Amino acid sequence: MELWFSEFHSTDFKVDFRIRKQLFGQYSDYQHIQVFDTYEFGRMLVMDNIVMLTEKDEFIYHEMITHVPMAVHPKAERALIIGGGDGGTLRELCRYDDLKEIVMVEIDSLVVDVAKDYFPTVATSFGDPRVTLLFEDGLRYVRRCRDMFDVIIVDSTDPFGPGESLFTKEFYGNCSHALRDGGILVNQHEGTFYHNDAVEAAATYKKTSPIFKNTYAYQAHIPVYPAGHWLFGFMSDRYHPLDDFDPERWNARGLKTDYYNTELHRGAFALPNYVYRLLHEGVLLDHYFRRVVGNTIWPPEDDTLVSESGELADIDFSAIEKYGSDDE
Ligand code: AG3
Repeated sequence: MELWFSEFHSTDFKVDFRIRKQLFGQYSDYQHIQVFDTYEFGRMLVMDNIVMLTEKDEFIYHEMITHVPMAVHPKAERALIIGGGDGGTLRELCRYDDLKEIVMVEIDSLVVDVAKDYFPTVATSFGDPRVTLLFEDGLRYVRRCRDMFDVIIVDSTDPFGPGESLFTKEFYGNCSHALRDGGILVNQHEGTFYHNDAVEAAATYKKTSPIFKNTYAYQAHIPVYPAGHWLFGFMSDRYHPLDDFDPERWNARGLKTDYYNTELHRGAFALPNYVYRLLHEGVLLDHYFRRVVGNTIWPPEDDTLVSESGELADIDFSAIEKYGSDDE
């Protein structure tokens, strides 16, 4: 009998992974955690039916969420990871000798246990003497921090369940206080192609851009995430991700990577037009990609017709702002 795991990327589109066997499945206090042995991707971590990582492609996500801020900050000594219980972001951060302290705040201790038991190539660095691991809600933790970190990396789930509070304005505001002068915040910023992810990506940009002087999204190709394309957010009051980026300084470190390089660092900030429109104007691709409906093409090319009918209405940000509300 063939076993398959499906993830729905929208109500009408899913991907299927052929599974050799299920290795783990348990409800923690926060979420349903599963580990599968897949044919194509090696072991795969799934939380609440959403793929978090696979052994085959996790390097892309973890390198991009870590090396981009670390290559821009000229002298990061203290770093904070919010979430990231699988240890992949921690593994990449621990490669920087000049980091003196790394705090990781993960709400769910079972994620760390599962990573240690099933993902030995990802959970490599929990024993590093610079690491302090706290099992606590990330929002509560950053509320107490002032001027503490040079780099904060928010390696969260999607904005549902335990990750929801990590997508609120209150959380980002607290992160900005938790950063030292010249600090950089990077978060996982959702996808832009399917409707629900795109709404979240636009809402995240809308919430973070008023808080930081520099707010930029950058992209990576991540095969198992929806549309194989994912965004990260770069935020800093001082540093610009390209103008303050010194490729020679990073290359001199001699870190071996499989995805990130200094050319790609530059390229990652060049966004497709539809992504730019989504983030800056709040317009969803779903609202304007032209398709045949019955025997006409919709939406009509005539913009005025569309705006009069209101059918091309932009995202209703008032609704989005309520979503993932800032009160606990
Ligand atoms: N963090 C989750 C990214 C979101 C994936 N979303 C999806 N597949 N719909 C990944 C954690 C890796 N450390």
